Amino acid sequence: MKILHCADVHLGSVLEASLTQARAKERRNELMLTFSEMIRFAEREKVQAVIIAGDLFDAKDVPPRTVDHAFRLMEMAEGITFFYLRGNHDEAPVSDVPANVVVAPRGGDWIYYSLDDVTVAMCDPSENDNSYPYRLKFDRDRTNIAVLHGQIVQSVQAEKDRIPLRALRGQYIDYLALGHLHTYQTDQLDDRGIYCYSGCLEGRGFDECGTKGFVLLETRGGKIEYEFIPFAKRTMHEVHADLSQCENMAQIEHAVLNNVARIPKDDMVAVHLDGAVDLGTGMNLTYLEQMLKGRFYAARLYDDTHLRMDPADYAQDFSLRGTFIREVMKSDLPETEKQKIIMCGMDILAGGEGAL
Ligand SMILES: [Mn+2]
Repeated sequence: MKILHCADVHLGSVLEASLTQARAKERRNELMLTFSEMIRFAEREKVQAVIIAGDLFDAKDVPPRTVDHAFRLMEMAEGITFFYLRGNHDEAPVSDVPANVVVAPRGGDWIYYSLDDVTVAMCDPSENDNSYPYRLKFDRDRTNIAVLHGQIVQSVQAEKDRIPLRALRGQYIDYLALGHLHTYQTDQLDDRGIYCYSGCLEGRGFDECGTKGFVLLETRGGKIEYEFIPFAKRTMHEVHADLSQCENMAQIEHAVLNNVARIPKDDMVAVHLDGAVDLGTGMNLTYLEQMLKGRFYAARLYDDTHLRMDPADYAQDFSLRGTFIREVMKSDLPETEKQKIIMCGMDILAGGEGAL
C-alpha cells in the first residue's frame, strides 16, 4: 500500500516579509497549486492515504476561502483518505470537512484508523498532557504509523510542541510521521521503527533553503520503504561569496555571479558576502542587489564582509576623507555600522551616490 506523508504546507502565508506584494500574491497561489499538484501525484501513484502532519494552514486569519479550497481539493480525490493532524499554526476555524478527511481532535487522545494491515494513529494533545506518549496502543503484529507535530527532544517528558522520542521507543511504531521542522530529516527511532520529518512543500522565507517536497511510503508484508520526493515549484538557495581576493567592483560582480551561475532563474537566492574587503573596491550593494533581483525570482543580499583597513593609515590624512574616517572610527557605533558608514561616505565623496 502506498501512503504519502507531507507537512508544513502553510497555505495562506502572507509572505510579504520576503517578497514584493505582487510576488507574494503569486507565491501564495503557488503554495496552493503545489498542494493541489501533490494530490494529483497521489492519485496517479494510487496512494491510499495522505498524512498531513500539521501546519496545513499558516495562521488563525487565513481566509475561509483558502481553507475551503484545500478541503474541496481533498474531497475531489475520492479514493484517498486524508489524515489531518493540526499543528501549532493551524488555528483557522475548520468547518465543512469532507467525508474522506479524518481530523485529529484538538487537545484529545490518540485516534486510530485501519487500512488493511496498516494502523494510522494521530494525537493532538492538550498543552499540559505529559502522558500522551504512554497512552499509545499499537498491535505489534500490524504495520504502525504514528503522526505527531512538534520538535523532537531527547527526553521522556512531553511538553508543549515537544515530542519526547525516548517515550515513544518500544511501542511498535514502524514509521513516526512528523511535522514542524521544515527540512526533510529521518533517523532510527528504535530497533523497529524510524521517525521522519517530511519538511515543507515549498520554501517560503530566505531561511528555508534546500530541496523541499514530501515522503512516499510503501508498505509490504510488514515492512515500510520510504523515499523523499522533491516537489517544490521553486527552490530557495543559499550561497556564500568570498570577496577577499577582489580588488574592484567588477571582480566583486564576477565573484557573486560565479556563485549563482548554476541556479535556475525561476528560483530564489540568499547571497551572503563574506571575507575582508578593501576600502578601494568601492563595493556597491545596491548594484549587486539589483543584479540578483533581475536574474532570479527573488533575491536577498546579506553583507557579512568586514573592511580591511588600518586606521593608522588615516591618522595623518587631513583631507575630508581622512577626517571623516577618523570621526567614524572614534565613535561608539558597532564595528559593522562603522564599516557601512565609511563605505557609504567614500561613495558619496567620490560622487557615486549609490550608482555605478
Ligand atoms: Mn509547526
